[in-house]
Amino acid sequence: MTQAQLPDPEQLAARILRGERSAVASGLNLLDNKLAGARQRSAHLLAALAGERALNDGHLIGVTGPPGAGKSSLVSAMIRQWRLAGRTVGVLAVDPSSRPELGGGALLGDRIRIKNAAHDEGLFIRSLANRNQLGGVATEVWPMSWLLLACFDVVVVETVGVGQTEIDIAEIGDTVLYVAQPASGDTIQYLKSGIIEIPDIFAVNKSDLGAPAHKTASEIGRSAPRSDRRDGWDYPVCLVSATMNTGIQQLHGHFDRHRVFLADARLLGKLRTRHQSGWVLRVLKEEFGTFGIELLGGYAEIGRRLEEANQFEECERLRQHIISRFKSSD
Ligand SMILES: Nc1nc2c(ncn2[C@@H]2O[C@H](COP(=O)(O)OP(=O)(O)OP(=O)(O)O)[C@@H](O)[C@H]2O)c(=O)[nH]1
Ligand SMILES: [Mg+2]
Repeated sequence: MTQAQLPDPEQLAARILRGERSAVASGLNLLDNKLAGARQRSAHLLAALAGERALNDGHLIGVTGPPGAGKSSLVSAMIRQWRLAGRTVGVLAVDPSSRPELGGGALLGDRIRIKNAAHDEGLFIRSLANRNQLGGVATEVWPMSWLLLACFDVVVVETVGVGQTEIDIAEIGDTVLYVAQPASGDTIQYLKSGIIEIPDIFAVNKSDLGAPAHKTASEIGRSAPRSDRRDGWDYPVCLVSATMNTGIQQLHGHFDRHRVFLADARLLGKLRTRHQSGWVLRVLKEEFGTFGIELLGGYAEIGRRLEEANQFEECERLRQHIISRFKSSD
């Protein structure tokens, strides 16, 4: 795509805010475009979308868990329930780069798109293959989820839990759901290894399997943080079956409760601001390394500048600043 063909960010933002799906699709393509001209426009687009709503509205939910736990099936069931309740939903399915046992590629998106998305204006699904970088979630997934947040009531980002991905997803979502597999020793090991601090809600899927699911739920319940340990949230563990469509309403109850909890504790805006600054630092570090960060006066100085300006535009200014310094020292 040449510079002239890139969409005008102001116009695109207005259309996205009206919920036009074709605009959402071109917005995501723009954010995915690494050419210099596109990056500038992406920054403008994000800035134009980042009103009050970006900090206070909607619900951004990260879904993670081991391969095959049924995350995609569960997301499908969650979507059905939300749509029945009249809530609009945007989904980013971040599929792992190589899953030879499954033929790789964009599984979830295809599966639910076929069933639901084609004729539903209130549902948007984008599958992102190969976006788990070095075990973490690729940087472009962050702004993509913020774009969706500008026009959908609920935004879900699904990632397969493989170490760093859980940490990354916790830096994207307002609420993190961990989907566990019944009778999976991995999950308990994982929980005991300290990453337990990350999910806000646990769902043991495949409850239709009976006893193993119940056993796993009580084991997780025993390992989950106690509400008196952290900020008054109770870390619920629920039993669900994506295929039998049971437990979904309770799960949604927990999502809503967590959303209210964040708002009441005045944590939501703070969380999102922190996630955005974290993203800016990550973008700069990835592109220019620690040298670039130092060139800008270090993390603390960048953090200070981000507090005072629109983060997306400031990010682009900081990038340009580093690039010009590199050029002038050639
Ligand atoms: N019995 C039972 N099987 C389920 C349930 N939910 C999902 N499955 C099955 O579990 C398998 C994996 O489901 P997916 O939804 O693809 O799981 P996933 O966690 O998204 O998998 P990856 O994205 O590949 O990590 C499929 O064969 C599903 O049919 C459930 O509630 N009960
Ligand atoms: Mg999946």
